[in-house]
Amino acid sequence: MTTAAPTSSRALVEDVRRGKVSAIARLISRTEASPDAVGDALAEIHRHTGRAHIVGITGVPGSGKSTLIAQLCRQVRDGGRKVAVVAVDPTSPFSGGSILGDRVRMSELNSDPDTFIRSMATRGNLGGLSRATLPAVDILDAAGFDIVIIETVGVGQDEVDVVRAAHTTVVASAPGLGDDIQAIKAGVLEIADIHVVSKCDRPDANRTISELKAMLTIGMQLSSRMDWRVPVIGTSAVTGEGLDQLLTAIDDHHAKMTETGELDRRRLRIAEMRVLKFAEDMLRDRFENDREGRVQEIAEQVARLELAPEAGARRLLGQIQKEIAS
Ligand SMILES: Nc1nc2c(ncn2[C@@H]2O[C@H](COP(=O)(O)OP(=O)(O)O)[C@@H](O)[C@H]2O)c(=O)[nH]1
Ligand SMILES: [Mg+2]
Repeated sequence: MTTAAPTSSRALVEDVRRGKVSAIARLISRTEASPDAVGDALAEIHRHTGRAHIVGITGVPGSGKSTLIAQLCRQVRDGGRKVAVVAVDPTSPFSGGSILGDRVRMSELNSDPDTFIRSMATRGNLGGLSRATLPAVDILDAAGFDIVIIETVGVGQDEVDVVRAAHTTVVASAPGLGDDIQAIKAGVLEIADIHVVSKCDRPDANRTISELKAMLTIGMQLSSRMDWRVPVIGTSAVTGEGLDQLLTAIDDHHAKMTETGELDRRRLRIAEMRVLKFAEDMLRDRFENDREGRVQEIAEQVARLELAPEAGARRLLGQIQKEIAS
């Protein structure tokens, strides 16, 4: 009887690994509701990750990310690979919003078991990445999706977070958003492995492309440690221009990273970031749920000048160390 929960969680993990869509959706929902409650399942899932190519696509709202991703999904599927999307973008969710009046074909994607698209709330930390985002990416990786795309809105810290969580980062810009090159403003030029200028069916797109290229030749064109020229690819969801090129660039970048050992370095960096984030979250949770009032008690001693703040912190950490380690 007491084994009911672990068994069902194990069964769920097995179904996820078989690529069963309902199981994937359920485990992601449970993770969103409470990551702690599915900790064992997520740990098991994590052991089975490492195959997928994780691609982050970031850019300001309206830069055409969701539209581009929908088309990229079709492109990947046409090549026979499985693709999943985790969209952390409250401004233009995949479900509900019309993407270029393209809802019929969008629902075609939604009914394909080898395409999985999920919008997530931005609550939680990790910048704009919710606490459930990376576990969701793990789930999709373990489920056998070849490419897992993370869409994030490019404002502030988000770009940095997405680049830290993805193997390959695509930065999307678009003409006519009021700023010639939004990427500069958002400070994302440096983090792009691939630049996309969407809406190339518009006459003003050429200017955006050439300005972006000019910026890149000033010295940001080579990513560190490997010989990779950051391409600037014009795409159009209207004409389909550039999509082939984009998928080729994504695949080439993956091949180059594999060849040079950069993929392993990035994996290590992602692991490091995730461990640190977890540690921070755990500590923050402890402090916020400080039922025994330890923080309060120590703070009072510090306020009475009996204890220095640093010594107070040490005492607090010492007290909770044992509980957390268990
Ligand atoms: N003309 C044109 N419009 C596009 C293109 N791609 C996206 N759009 C439009 O740009 C707007 C923002 O697109 P969306 O994909 O939601 O951008 P996101 O906020 O970056 O995800 C929508 O109204 C799209 O219909 C394109 O290639 N050409
Ligand atoms: Mg979007």
